[in-house]
Amino acid sequence: MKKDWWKKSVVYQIYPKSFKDSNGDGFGDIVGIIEKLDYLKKLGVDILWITPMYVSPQNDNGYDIANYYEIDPKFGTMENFETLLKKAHEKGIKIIMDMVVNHTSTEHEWFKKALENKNSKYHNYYIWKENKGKIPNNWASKFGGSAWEYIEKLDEYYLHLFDINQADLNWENNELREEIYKMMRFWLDKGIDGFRLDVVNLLSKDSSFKDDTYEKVNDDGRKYYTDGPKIHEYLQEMNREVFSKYEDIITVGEMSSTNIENSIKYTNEERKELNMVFNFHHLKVDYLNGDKWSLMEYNFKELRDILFSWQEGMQAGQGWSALFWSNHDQPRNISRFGNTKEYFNESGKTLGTAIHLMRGTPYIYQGEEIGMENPDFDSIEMYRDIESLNNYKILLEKGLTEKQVLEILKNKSRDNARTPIQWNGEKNAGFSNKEPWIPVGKNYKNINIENALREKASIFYHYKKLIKLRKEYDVISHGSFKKIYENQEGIFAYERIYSSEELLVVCNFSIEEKEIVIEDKFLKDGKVLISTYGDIFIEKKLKLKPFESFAYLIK
Ligand code: TEU
Repeated sequence: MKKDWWKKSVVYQIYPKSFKDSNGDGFGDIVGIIEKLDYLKKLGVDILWITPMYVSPQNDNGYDIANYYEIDPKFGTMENFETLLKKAHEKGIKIIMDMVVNHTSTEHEWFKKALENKNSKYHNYYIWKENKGKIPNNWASKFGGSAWEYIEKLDEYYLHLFDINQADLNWENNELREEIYKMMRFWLDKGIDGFRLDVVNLLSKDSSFKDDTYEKVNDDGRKYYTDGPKIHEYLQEMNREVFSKYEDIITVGEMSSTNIENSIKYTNEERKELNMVFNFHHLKVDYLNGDKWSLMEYNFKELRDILFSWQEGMQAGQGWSALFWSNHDQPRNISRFGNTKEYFNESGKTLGTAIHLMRGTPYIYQGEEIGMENPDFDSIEMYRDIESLNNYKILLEKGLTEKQVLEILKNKSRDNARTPIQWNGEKNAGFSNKEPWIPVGKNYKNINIENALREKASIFYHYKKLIKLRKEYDVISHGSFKKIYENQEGIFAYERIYSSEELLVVCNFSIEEKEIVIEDKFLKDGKVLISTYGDIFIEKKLKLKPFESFAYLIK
């Protein structure tokens, strides 16, 4: 296999809890994924990233791992997992596991032993500060409140950058790091094809543990642990101890609040750290003054400029990015950046084109390929996510009305992405024959996979085509990136170049008609590879309809 085979691949993210329930407990499972492998094969994706299925109390839906070596019975058994791996491989589909090594659940036996006594070796697996009469510092938990929790018995605080139930691991401890590498090898030895590494740029905390200034929203301690002092050292060690021992695996790091400079370091091949990274800057363009829990129309220019500056920066440093609009932590992309009322199909397709044809490896989040929308939950009882429930309380305490808070959650909650996959228009959208763990989106009778497969002009077939094009044209997988038309409001456009091939990608992100002037070099015989509205004739003065997009190739 070519060493950068993953540049020709498309990854599909499965949130197993909401994908398909096979045993009628309202909770998706591994057998459900096996049942749907043919569907995924039909779409044409190459790699599945499955979010955590290890034993977990599920306070944060599996990102709170209590046992790294076992599958949680709610999802099935290890045998089920091995069958899934085998069947997927038979179909030519790879599987990467989600690995959380920044923290464990407080239910993990390491943490339980750490609590028993300060002299236990496990105590040093976590990050503790003694009680000096006040909280160790003012760092905030990403899910609201302080990042420290007091344990009376030990008269100490432990660090949790996420929920109280997610204690941060002490990466300064060699023994802990070895335990983690051993566990990662266990999964790779089973034959999995790599890892998506959760918040992996937060592993190295600055030893000063200083107070942050708290002047701006982001002064919450993050500068002391984001891309921290030893992070590259740790990832190089992880690569040496784990990744380098296996062939053809793929590693993608989820990077919280990172920057281009570090992301180049994480992914430049020569440094031997990771294959690619996710960053989230483009998904903060609807945060008012950096605050997620606010309401704001997204700023198109900011969105485009961020994405394009990452394209240029990563290219200059020979880094590699994961390309994505959505995941299990983000509201649905079509509700956020598209127009679901008048241009459902068109905006869904244009969003897909814009992302898939840039430089990087595209990721599709389950349901995105049929344009699943935010579910518009209208009462707090419908929400399950710990971050949403915490912030519901925090916002009410701040003095917002219940109505205002619900409106914010409708737009911002992570549960927007976590409703069951809408397989058909039947009961519970065909996800389960029992009431699902979280309500199904209201529009499932209309927007569902059965309908999408029947309808030749659906978003599904557009995504299928995008995936296929990546395999056929090296200019998509390996070409260079150049932004164009950057002064035109609402236009998201770029060129890709690879030896004699040039690809022009133009997307109208607005509901207005736009006119662009096509450069002379493109006014020769070429080929439209994909478009929103079917046929498009490339001429000097080209008019674009609302949410119209196309990719045009010349040689
Ligand atoms: O998320 C990390 C993360 O920082 C976010 O995307 C987070 O959900 C967001 O900041 C909240 O506003 C990862 C996982 O993807 C997420 O599901 C987990 O909850 C989190 O790590 C903790 O493991």
